[in-house]
Amino acid sequence: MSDILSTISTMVIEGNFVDMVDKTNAALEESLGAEDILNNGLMPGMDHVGVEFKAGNMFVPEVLRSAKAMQAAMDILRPILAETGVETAGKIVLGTVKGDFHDIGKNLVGMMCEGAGFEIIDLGKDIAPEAFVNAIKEHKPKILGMSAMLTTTMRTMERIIKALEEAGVRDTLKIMIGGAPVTLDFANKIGADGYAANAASAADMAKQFAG
Ligand code: B1M
Repeated sequence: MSDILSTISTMVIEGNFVDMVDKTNAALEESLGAEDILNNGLMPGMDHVGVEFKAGNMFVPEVLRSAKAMQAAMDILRPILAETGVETAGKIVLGTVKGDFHDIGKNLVGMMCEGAGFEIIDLGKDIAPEAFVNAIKEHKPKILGMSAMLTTTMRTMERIIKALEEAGVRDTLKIMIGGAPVTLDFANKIGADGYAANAASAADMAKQFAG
């Protein structure tokens, strides 16, 4: 790995979002491609963050800083990647379900999955079943990710899966769910394809689903 890519990787791990813009621009000026910076600088950094987070060696505030550092670089790289038509690992439509305004965990899942090379279509929070269905029809993602943080809203995930079945698009994608009250047992009961306990596991699961 070149020095600058290894520095970018370390900056993700350290959550250095302040210097990330300059360093990303410097890498581009050194004629490194956006794809190279993503695959060999940002992604290895985010992989490391995922491993340390799952092992309990990094905590949510540190991961949020890493996500912010990654975001600072991606704001520069995303338009270049789109322009050059670089293939991503696939699209993920992501959202927090209707009635639920918690989005910190969902945002972390989005950043980790972006760090794993996916294109994220983040619908936001308080998202109704029909909005999920419309987004699936429009974007045709490989994966749908739903988040719920309230025991009162987690059942909405089941309604969304039913709405996808009724719209005839359920079998076109894998469904991954998560959030504090959600369990593997619940995921199995409502017919989701997977449950992830945290953002790093969600990125691992997305990679498995994308094959
Ligand atoms: Co609220 N809230 N909240 N809240 N809130 C909880 C969830 C609660 C457990 C607090 C408590 O009472 N102890 C409780 C729920 C109880 C229950 O349902 N049994 C609760 C309540 C009751 C409420 C209100 C009803 C309070 C009120 O108004 N009376 C209200 C509801 C509003 C609504 O949504 N309609 C409310 C409001 C809020 C705030 C707006 C103030 C704020 C949210 C701000 C925001 O998100 N922008 C808030 C917060 C911050 C919390 C706590 C304190 C923290 C949640 C959080 O962000 N955690 C929370 C208590 C707690 O969890 N300790 C609480 C950090 C985050 C990184 O973790 O979201 O779990 P988490 O995400 C993890 C995993 O769950 C997983 O990965 C993430 C990262 O590792 N994950 C996924 C999440 N989504 C995933 C999706 C995946 C895979 C993994 O696949 C797609």
